[in-house]
Amino acid sequence: MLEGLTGPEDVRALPAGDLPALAEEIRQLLIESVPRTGGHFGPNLGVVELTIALHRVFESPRDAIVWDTGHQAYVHKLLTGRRDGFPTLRSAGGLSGYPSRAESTHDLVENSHASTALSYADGLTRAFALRGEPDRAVVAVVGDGALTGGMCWEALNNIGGAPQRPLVVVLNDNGRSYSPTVGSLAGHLTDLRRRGAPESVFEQLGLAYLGPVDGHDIAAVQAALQQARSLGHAVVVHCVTIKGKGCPAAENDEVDCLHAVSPPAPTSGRSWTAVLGDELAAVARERTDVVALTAAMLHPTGLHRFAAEFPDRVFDVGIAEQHAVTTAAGLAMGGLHPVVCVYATFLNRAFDQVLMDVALHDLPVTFVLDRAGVTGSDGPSHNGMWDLSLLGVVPGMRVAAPRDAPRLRAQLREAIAHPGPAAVRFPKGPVGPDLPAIGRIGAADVLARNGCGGALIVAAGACARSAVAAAAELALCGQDVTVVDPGWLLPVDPALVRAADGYQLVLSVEENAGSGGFGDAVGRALHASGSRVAVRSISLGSQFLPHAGRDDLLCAHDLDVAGIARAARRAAWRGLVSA
Ligand SMILES: Cc1ncc(C[n+]2csc(CCOP(=O)(O)OP(=O)(O)O)c2C)c(N)n1
Repeated sequence: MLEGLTGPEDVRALPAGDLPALAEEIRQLLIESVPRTGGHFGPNLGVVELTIALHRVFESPRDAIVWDTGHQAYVHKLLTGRRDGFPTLRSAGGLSGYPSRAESTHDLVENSHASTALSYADGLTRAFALRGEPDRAVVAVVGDGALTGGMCWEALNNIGGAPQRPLVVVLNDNGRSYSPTVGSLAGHLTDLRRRGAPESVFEQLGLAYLGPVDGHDIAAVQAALQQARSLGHAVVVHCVTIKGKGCPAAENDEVDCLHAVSPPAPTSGRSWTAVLGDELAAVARERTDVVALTAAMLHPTGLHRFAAEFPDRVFDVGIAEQHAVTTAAGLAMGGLHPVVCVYATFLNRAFDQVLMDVALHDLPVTFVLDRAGVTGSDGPSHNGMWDLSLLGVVPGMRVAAPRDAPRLRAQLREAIAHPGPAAVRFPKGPVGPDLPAIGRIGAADVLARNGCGGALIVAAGACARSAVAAAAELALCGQDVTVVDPGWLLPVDPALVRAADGYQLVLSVEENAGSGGFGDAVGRALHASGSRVAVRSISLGSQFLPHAGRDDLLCAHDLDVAGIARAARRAAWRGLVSA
């Protein structure tokens, strides 16, 4: 049946009696296809019926549908003419794993950072009214997890303050973020589900409330949405769903209902995350003042190891990075040493809190930035490529990047021992074998040396591995090249700057945007010292990266062995460094 659907108008034309079979077909397709391509599994299985009902009641794209976070939009893709591309999901040139404006006029928001849909919807309804199209409905589909984010409540405050407009919030309540959703909001939603609350918080804020509705009953959801649309008033439709619905392995998965699955891959060893998680638990055993925070990502950040031993010392604050950072500031003021564990991309959210609430007070807070650098298949918004640029402007902030597991363990301990703010950033994936030092320059480890005074490759964190391999290639052609790993990237070590002045070329290598990254910091430090050494940097540049495999993106930005060797050779051709 799906094959014959070219768009939502075909979904609307189907007889109601065909819809359960359509739902079944979509669910089977998800179960067969997503484990192969990798992607968000549990969340999409949970919204099959809800998405069918949405496209029956609302006329996308005239009515605007905004998916909060966007990880649950696969069914929407299938119903808006993209079934044929589905096997290419998340691969280079294939379908994006999130809504994508380039893919379809039915996709509006592609940012993947949670809790924004209600604000987009607030803006869209105001725009439609001012442009003389007040009957265009706007639907924001938001999970109970995303609803724990502060932006949702800023939006509800505004929506409830001006509720006479066709704005429909579809609350997809499955009781889960990755883990069960936390806090008093989760408690309130449970009360509403059991019909145990006299009034919903949404009504108290000025919106209408419909539900709870069984989110797997297409007719019931459709009826509720129809009613919501006809109100012409801001309304929350509370749909109760089961994350992973229809796949017992997902429904029963305690960790996260198979939130995301990866395609089968050759076993590649321990991840950076696992090394971090074990070491942090070890530190916690030694220091009772160490506590940890996660923004709804206990397992993905490896914190479950710490939490299993010391449940009172790990705080899941919901999808609330800003709150997490300022809570950490409070914990530090209260005499503890908090460790904030987030994916690097989500630290963007909390820049002001890092700057003003932590750094201005010079508080001892450690930031652990997982997935720093290219993440790849999750697309532009998931790459951790801005943290060095953001943290580089924060006075007093120190940032480390480990090249291997021993360095990660050591830097975590150094960060926690530091009396002010510090961050440790590391990429996605396996940590790889240890990479020993053969010498020192200042605080930096020398990892390879062929000659002296030619090219100095300063490799940040995990880039060191490719830099060492590139140096081996260059050495074969007789090029004078030294590779160092500074360990702590920011502030730039003055001893490294002095030593760098003795080379003909400094080539920095980092997985961060070019602007304001490590290379910029090295260049500025050299310039300030009066050095005239030539400086080049290899980075991720300053554009948003398309979704693709991590290795392919690294290669495209010269961050692989061949790319680093090429950059050094190019410098030699240009006479910057003697060959
Ligand atoms: C700002 C931000 N922090 C963290 C995440 C990581 N994240 C992706 S999905 C998710 C859970 C979402 O839960 P919910 O909104 O209830 O949707 P569900 O997957 O349960 O359908 C989290 C924490 C994110 N996308 N954005």
